[in-house]
Amino acid sequence: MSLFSLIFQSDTYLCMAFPVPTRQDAYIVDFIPLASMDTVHHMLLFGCQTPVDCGSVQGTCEDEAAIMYAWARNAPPTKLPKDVGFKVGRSSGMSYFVLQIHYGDISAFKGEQPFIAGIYLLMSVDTVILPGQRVTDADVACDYTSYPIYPFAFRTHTHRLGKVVSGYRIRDGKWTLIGRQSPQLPQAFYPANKQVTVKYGDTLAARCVFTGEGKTSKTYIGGTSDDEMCNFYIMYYMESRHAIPYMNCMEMGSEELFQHIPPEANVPINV
Ligand code: IYT
Ligand code: CU
Ligand code: CU
Repeated sequence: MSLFSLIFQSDTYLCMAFPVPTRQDAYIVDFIPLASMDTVHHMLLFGCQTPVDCGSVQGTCEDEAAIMYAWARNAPPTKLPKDVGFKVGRSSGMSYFVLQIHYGDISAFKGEQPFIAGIYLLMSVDTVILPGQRVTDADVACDYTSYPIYPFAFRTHTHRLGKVVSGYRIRDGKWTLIGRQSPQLPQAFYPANKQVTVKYGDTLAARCVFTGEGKTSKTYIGGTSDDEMCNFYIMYYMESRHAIPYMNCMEMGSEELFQHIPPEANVPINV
């Protein structure tokens, strides 16, 4: 059992990479954003093996970046449940933290945890939003074929055309909401609908609702602010002995399946 505490403070950096301060495995059990509400708009914390030079705002990792934390102004901070930690360090493939912010942060580390925290990302890769079209649904769904996960927080991400993003568990044909939010509100992790667990045989599904109103050309999925994204992140915990910290789903799901999505998925959220 070991406890590390790391205080990180920067001034005007948009992005900063620093090594996980241990050669052993460690677990992050808490995030305490020490950000000034007036000056920091949002912060994203990633874990990765090889950070890139942080000069660009988008730049994070050379290999795959794994999002671990998102904080946004005016959004309630996410707490990890008791006994749950994100695994970092040596054997986890997370040797570096990359923080995208303008201001400081502190993280706490702890020894072995009975539950491991993880992120399940549902994202659309092929949505096209036609100019002037009032509603475009981006649908994503995958069968879940792993050990049980316990979602406790969710985050949505789109660019300007996103109206509402919803995520569901489907079990025996019944859709149960994990979370639903406007991506125009602060894109932090919000508490998930309670007691929705996901197990082998379930399906995870998400819908992003976009509008092409006011556009004069097609909008595709891509990295710039003129492109769009459709992301639904589920932060979960699972028993450490199974320990799958990152999963994702990029399949578009069948039309038949999405005929049964609750109508709330297309009800806009007032911002
Ligand atoms: C094309 C797309 O949807 N990109 C998203 C999701 C994504 C995140 C990560 C894709 C990959 C990743 O390694 I982490 I490949 C996207 O870029 N989302 C942004 C941030 O990068 C996290 C966001 O704010 O959710
Ligand atoms: Cu921001
Ligand atoms: Cu994006």
